[in-house]
Amino acid sequence: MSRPKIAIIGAGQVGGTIALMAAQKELGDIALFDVVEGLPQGKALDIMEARPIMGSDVILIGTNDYRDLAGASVVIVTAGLPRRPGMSRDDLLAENLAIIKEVAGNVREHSPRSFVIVISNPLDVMVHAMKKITGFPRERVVGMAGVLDSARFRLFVAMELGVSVREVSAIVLGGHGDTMVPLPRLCTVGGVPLSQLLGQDRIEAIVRRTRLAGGEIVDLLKTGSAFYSPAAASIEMAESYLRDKKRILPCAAYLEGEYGISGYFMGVPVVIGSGGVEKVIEIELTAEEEQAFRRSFEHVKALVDALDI
Ligand code: TXD
Repeated sequence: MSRPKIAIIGAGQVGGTIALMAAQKELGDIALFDVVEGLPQGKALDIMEARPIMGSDVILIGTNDYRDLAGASVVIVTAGLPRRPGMSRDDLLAENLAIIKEVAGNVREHSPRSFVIVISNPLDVMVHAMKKITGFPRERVVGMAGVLDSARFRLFVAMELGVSVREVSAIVLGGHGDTMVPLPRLCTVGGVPLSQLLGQDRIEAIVRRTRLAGGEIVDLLKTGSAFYSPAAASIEMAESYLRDKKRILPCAAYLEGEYGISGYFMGVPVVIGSGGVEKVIEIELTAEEEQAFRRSFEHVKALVDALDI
């Protein structure tokens, strides 16, 4: 039986880690693309040489040729500059937009049937540009942010309570920036609402840390942004698609009337299966949550409306 093919655009910190994790899980054969010569080839060969130890039989190639995207079921886009200390995700807009335009044109040409997961920042704008340029239906273009932001929230709750991360279920909505909307009201720990386990002040501190979690890592690393957890988050999305798991995952999805929004991407829970984004799940929000969600949307909308594509 032939294996599905996964194309990863950008063989930097996030892209290289995705390749490793996908190989460990044997999700499919992998084509790792970058504009830098030798970088994707070196990382692909390095992971190939780890295969006998990992017991993984998937094939990895590194390439600088977009034609190697042909036949990819999933394309994961990590091309673009990361943040450095003092920068917001929005500061990356001009440089990364030029990159995403080039990448999107090649995805349209070389893997027109693929399911595309965009990771590059500023995420909500980059995923919008990807959809617009490829012309793909909304089922096949999605942005990775919510899975990561929710994972951060879940980790902080698990650490605070001293319980397994598996017990903590949580969701973060909205744009992938400091305006993101964690929903502690819907967080449960082993089925118990978080509000019954933690005081309001502790919950607020966790919400605050979640919002700023990306920057906390940038300040520590100094030369770039997080990559292990973003890679793990995108693998969860790709796996749900490739194995038709129909996981409910918070992702940047193109809304067509849901949440009162049309024609923009926003972070909302979606079902991901072999049909791609199979369903957008609408949550009833409180007035306060609704207000935070709208504020986050206005931020995304202003950036997208100013786009020249
Ligand atoms: O939650 C999220 N969505 C994110 C987003 C979490 C973490 C990182 N996030 C963003 O992903 C980050 O702000 C960046 O915009 C991307 C990639 O982050 P990474 O840390 O992997 O950056 P690197 O290590 O600099 O790698 C980027 C690679 C690098 O090898 C470049 O040579 C390559 O992108 N690059 C290109 N590849 C293909 N095509 C073009 N045009 C291109 N230009 C640069």
